[in-house]
Amino acid sequence: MNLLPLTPPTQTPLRVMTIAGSDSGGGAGIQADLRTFAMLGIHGCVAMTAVTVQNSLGVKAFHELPTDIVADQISAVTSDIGIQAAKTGMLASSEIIGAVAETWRSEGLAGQVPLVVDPVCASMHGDPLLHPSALDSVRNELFPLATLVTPNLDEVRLLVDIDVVDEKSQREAARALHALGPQWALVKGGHLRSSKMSPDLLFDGTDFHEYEKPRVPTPHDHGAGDTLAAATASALAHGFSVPDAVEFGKSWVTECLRAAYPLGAGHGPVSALFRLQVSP
Ligand code: PXL
Repeated sequence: MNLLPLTPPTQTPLRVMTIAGSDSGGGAGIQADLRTFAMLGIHGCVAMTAVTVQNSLGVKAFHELPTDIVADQISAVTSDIGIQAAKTGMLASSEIIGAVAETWRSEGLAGQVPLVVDPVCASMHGDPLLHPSALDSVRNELFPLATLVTPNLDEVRLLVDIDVVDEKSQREAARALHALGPQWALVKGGHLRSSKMSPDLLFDGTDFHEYEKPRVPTPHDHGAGDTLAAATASALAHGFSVPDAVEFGKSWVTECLRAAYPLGAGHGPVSALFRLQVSP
């Protein structure tokens, strides 16, 4: 696989910001994003939205950060360090979404810096990571600012009330998501079509692009969605087109799924560490 070139060490690397929650188990959220950024030679910046209390068995609790602290992290970084792309993950509440959207606009980032919105609603165990009352804010405030949105099938159902069961309904969902205002919508296929393949569909209002990769059979896929969005944002920071960035993100997460490892008694994380050359 042709991976992005690493930046020579003396040169300031590209910067990508994750606006997301912390996973105490280290598998998903900010921790997963920073691993992917680092493995791609990107300097990761963070606007933390919430602290989750979780392990491989699930999310026990979470604590939201005050909205001004979330907003100020974005302002502090973008006004000084500068970023070439960003992604959002767990945003927890409509108040935090409002603060992120307002800051994205007031800092002059809207339309200037690529923004990947992964509309995280729940953990893989079904534990909620977004208040249901915040879905309207995701649709009305966040999606119109997004370069790309990357919902999974559960999130598609919550956001546009479409049950994706085949190619036709996947296209219908892509149209409905795109109508909410993002430049591009990616409908991640999950277990669609067959258990052997993982088909994702990208739409920009005119053209459809299909991405199909062999499904990697593993119970250890914690953080897969975050990792796809982080790698895609990294590729956008490098100047890739959205279709090429998604292609790269999908290849990256496939490698991370192949390298996933068990952790604790539940589901282990996907691993961006496959890129390290570890001698036996
Ligand atoms: O994978 C989605 C996700 C995102 N962010 C945080 C999470 C999870 C899943 O558990 O905990 C903080």
